[in-house]
Amino acid sequence: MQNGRGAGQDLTDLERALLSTDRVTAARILAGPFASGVVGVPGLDGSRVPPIPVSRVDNLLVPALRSIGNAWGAGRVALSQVYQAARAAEDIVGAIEAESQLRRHPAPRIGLATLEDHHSLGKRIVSMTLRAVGYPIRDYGAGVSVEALAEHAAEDELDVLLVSTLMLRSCMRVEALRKELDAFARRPRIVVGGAPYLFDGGLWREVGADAMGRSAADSIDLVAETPLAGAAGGTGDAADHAGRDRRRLA
Ligand code: B12
Repeated sequence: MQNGRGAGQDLTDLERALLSTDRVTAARILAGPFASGVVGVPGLDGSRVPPIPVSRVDNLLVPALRSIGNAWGAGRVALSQVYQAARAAEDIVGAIEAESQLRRHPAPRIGLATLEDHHSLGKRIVSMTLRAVGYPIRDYGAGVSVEALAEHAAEDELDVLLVSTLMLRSCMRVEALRKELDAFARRPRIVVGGAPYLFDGGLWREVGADAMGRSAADSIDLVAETPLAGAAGGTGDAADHAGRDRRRLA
């Protein structure tokens, strides 16, 4: 229970606020018990966004968008409404994307992209979550081709490449990405996430990924497990921190 309201009620209210593109109400619901005073979303009414715990983004905003997607699948809402709701969600995520003051040393070299797909929200939430716990991220954007992503990975000598895909066709492109990366002397670890992998639990292995994350919070542990090139004790330390990081985000 939050503020005497059930989580189910929060979810229903959030869906309603997103569908009516009421960003202020949506931000207030997401802020939950931490909301105080006048709540606004910067860039829309000049006021500040309430402090929204990153865990509420994973646990409330993501299910709300999925539920809106199901309503679309069932013909209860139009694609234009899904689009408007996603735009509202993006504005809120953009407003809370502030850089953390934490800096991790040593940290793996982390790259992130949405592969041949323009469903960019999941990537932004993963990026926001990792930045919030002090990991620097190279974000290559959305709709990135296999070839471009492989080039970035080579240039930046990545330790881990986080790949988000929401469409089945895009998620199958990870196979081609893996082939490109296999040509490297030392390829980055490939960690995937997004809706298709949630529907089919074995798909990440089939496409040649090294690991799969079910949520943005999972990315913390997955990054922490990544061996660092030449950094003594890096993974052990990082893994020890992962549990503390999850608590910090709660
Ligand atoms: C919002 C949405 C849109 C928005 C996207 C806005 C945006 N900027 O992202 C709009 C309206 C533009 C859109 C368009 C389309 N969409 Co759409 N969309 C959705 C919807 C409803 C929600 C997706 C979403 O944003 N979820 C919220 C995010 C935050 O969740 P998430 O991405 O899953 O991310 C979380 C986890 O998965 C994880 N995660 C994600 N990535 C990664 C990566 C790593 C490394 C890790 C560790 C974790 C991780 O962490 C995140 C946070 O917890 C889904 C339905 C669904 N069930 O997913 C359909 C869906 C993805 N869309 C679909 C389709 C078909 C389309 C269109 C082709 C529709 C059309 N006819 O035009 C277009 C194509 C766009 C394109 N070219 O890419 C289908 C895909 C079907 C398929 N099998 O391929 C879906 C599944 C709907 C459906 N049931 O049919 N869409």
